[in-house]
Amino acid sequence: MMLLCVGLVAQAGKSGPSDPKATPEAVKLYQNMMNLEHKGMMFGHQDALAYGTSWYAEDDRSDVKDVCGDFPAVCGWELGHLELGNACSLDSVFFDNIRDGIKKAYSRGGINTISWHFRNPLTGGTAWDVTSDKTVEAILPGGEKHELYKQYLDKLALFMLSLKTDQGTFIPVLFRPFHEHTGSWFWWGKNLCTVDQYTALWRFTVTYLRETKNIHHLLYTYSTDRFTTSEEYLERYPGDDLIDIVAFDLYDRGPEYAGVLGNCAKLVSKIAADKGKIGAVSEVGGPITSNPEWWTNVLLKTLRSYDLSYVLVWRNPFNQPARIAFGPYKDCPSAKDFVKFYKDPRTLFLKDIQSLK
Ligand code: BMA
Repeated sequence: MMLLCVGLVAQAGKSGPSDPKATPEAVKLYQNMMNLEHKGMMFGHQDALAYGTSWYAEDDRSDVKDVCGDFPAVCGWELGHLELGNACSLDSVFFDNIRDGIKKAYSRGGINTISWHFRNPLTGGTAWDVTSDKTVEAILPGGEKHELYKQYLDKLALFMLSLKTDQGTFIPVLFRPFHEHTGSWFWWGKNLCTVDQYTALWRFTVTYLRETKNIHHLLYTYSTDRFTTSEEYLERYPGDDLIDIVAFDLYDRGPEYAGVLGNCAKLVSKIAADKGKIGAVSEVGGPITSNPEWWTNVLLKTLRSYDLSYVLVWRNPFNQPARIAFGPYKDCPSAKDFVKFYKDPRTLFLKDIQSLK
């Protein structure tokens, strides 16, 4: 009997998002992601539809599509500078175009994930301004910048509430704030706030968006940088009632990469399964110009055996040399290998998820 109860509790956790008031579309997204996790790993690309190495804001274009003929299953978007009331993101994408892109990707059956490198509300510096270890404390309730933080969240909320289909239903999206917090390069990083402050920041933020702003079409992603144990991974985990996706970011910066990636993937897929959450690799990037088989030989080879929902590669800036792109692009040295990666039954792109759903 005891065993049966435990089983039922685990099942209940598995069936839906952490938000009890999640919209039907958010519930469906969660369930689709859960189901797809066992069929393969979706491929994602940051700013996939916004620009590529040699183009900016062209209709129906994507560097990934230029190489393999299909769109990524997951499109990443970035909202940094929305909090300032600007028209354009810190990566020079108009928020109106981001909204349109999200709508387009969703109408095609794709998934959207949103990151937010928002500015330091205490110092006025960038997300990378780590000159003060008082920022998180300052924006929590009672802190000197709490009202300013709420104004940032009000702008974020307006944007989230503007994500609607033509029929007027909210488009469900993944939201991944306060990422890479196991490192200390963002003002919300490990050495810049205590465990309690970090988890309180999550709790305040999600509760404000859900209860004050009545937003229920978001799935929340907790995403660390590299880690070595589950304890380390979960040290700043804010709670099962706030988080839907457990993920991590990891860039290839040397020969130890495959080993570290494999260990993180193994641990995260186990944590996800134990918790009844979705597991993912929320950011990667590798030497795709100097290692022409990076896609199959490093990335896929390492991740192949784990049940992970998606792996997303970071952006292909349009205003910088192509060699710093993390996604494939036409004629890049690893383009042929990317097509192999694309054709592998284990990877899922837009057409795959359209037909599997
Ligand atoms: C970083 C870099 C920056 C960018 C930021 C937010 O990793 O790509 O150029 O501004 O992400 O997208």
